Amino acid sequence: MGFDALAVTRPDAVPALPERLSAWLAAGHHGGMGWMEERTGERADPARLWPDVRSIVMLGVNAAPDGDPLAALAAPSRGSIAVYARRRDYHDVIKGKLKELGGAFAAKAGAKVKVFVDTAPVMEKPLAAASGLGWQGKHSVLLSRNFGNWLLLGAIYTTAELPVDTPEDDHCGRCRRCLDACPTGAFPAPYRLDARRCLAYLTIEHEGPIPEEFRVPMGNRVFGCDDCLAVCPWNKFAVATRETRLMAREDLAAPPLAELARLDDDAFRARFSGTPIKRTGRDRFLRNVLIAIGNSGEEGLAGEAERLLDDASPLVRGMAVWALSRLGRLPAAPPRDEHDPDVLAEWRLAKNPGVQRASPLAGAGRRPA
Ligand code: B12
Ligand code: SF4
Ligand code: SF4
Repeated sequence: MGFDALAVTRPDAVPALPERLSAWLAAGHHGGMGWMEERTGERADPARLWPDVRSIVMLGVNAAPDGDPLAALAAPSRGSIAVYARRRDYHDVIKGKLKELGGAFAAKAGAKVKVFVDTAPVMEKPLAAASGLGWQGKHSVLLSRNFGNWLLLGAIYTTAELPVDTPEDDHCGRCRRCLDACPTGAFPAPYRLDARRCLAYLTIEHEGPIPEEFRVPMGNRVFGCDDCLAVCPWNKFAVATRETRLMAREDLAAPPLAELARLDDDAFRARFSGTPIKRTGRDRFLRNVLIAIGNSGEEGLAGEAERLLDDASPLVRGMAVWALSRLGRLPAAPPRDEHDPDVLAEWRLAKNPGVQRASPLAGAGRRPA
């Protein structure tokens, strides 16, 4: 059915999960992802999510890129999109496969099943590590000897009692490449991620303006970030995905910023529907594109930002101000009809760069749970 890895564990295989999830939440490392605070009992304990569960089948689909995943970072007039998002939404692809496999298994075994990918209160990485699919690296992502950092995960909870597999040992050793590669210092300690500093969170989940300190480190990353995954030495064993439904779309490898800056709502939907990028909506995506334009050093892109000073979205107008100030092309004063307090704050900041604006790290972000 196109799964690349499969292994079985027990629902109570990781007794430390409630404590670790609580510590992460108590530290505020989830930022504005309020949905991570909901249903924590069920998230950290599979038996609370479904009291009848006896075994958990963890599955991985190889989504490895077929070239250098960071190549787009060297092209400042283009947008860099995370590998997982350069193609059809894996949620749809994996959910379909899980239903097919789960259904066939349930019929044959006379057992009940529930299938999950990403959005349910399930901690997929530690369960995958307990099953032996791989181990959680110091960047917290599950990596494997065979597929490096590029497995996408899904889970089948079942009432069947299945023989379990052996957990994988941690093979990170003294390596700390992922920790050192992070452009925003998002790891307060190995194995722990402060999402509020992570560009994957900031560009995808965070709703408001991106706090100033992260705008320059963002570079041209317009959706997600792969730096900590891409530098891992275990990727040398990865081979490009065979799953045709997850093949990268050519037009999403490194799209020109000038093209992205012209997307209105309809064009955004037409271009990105069926991909993970649709999640941000047009305004948040344009916010990211404008930051990339500001970081591009390309005066030729200033016209795109100028046009967006009149955009209907204050989020977009605010980032247009920032982009123009970085390119040295900000007009002397805001338009007379600009009254939005956040946009005016960007103008003040741009005109007085020494003045720090209070910018809460924790914005509101939602993912369906
Ligand atoms: C919330 C979330 C995010 C958040 C937070 C990420 C995070 N690390 O938690 C944000 C938006 C930042 C994010 C980013 C990304 N994500 Co994400 N995300 C999730 C989600 C929905 C939940 C993760 C979760 O439960 N976090 C809570 C924390 C507490 O859990 P944890 O990371 O396992 O934390 C462990 C450590 O903190 C450790 N720990 C704590 N204290 C201590 C102490 C010691 C001593 C030790 C040893 C360990 C330890 O124990 C915890 C429990 O195991 C999962 C899907 C799912 N339902 O599981 C996808 C998921 C993790 N994401 C995924 C992907 C692909 C990404 C990105 C690569 C996307 C991108 N390219 O932009 C980045 C990677 C960034 C990174 N380095 O993590 C994949 C990862 C696949 C894999 N092979 O692991 C998942 C599994 C989705 C999927 N179905 O495939 N993601
Ligand atoms: S995804 Fe990027 S920003 Fe987030 S932890 Fe990894 S390297 Fe840092
Ligand atoms: S880069 Fe090094 S420390 Fe990070 S996950 Fe890979 S092996 Fe582990």
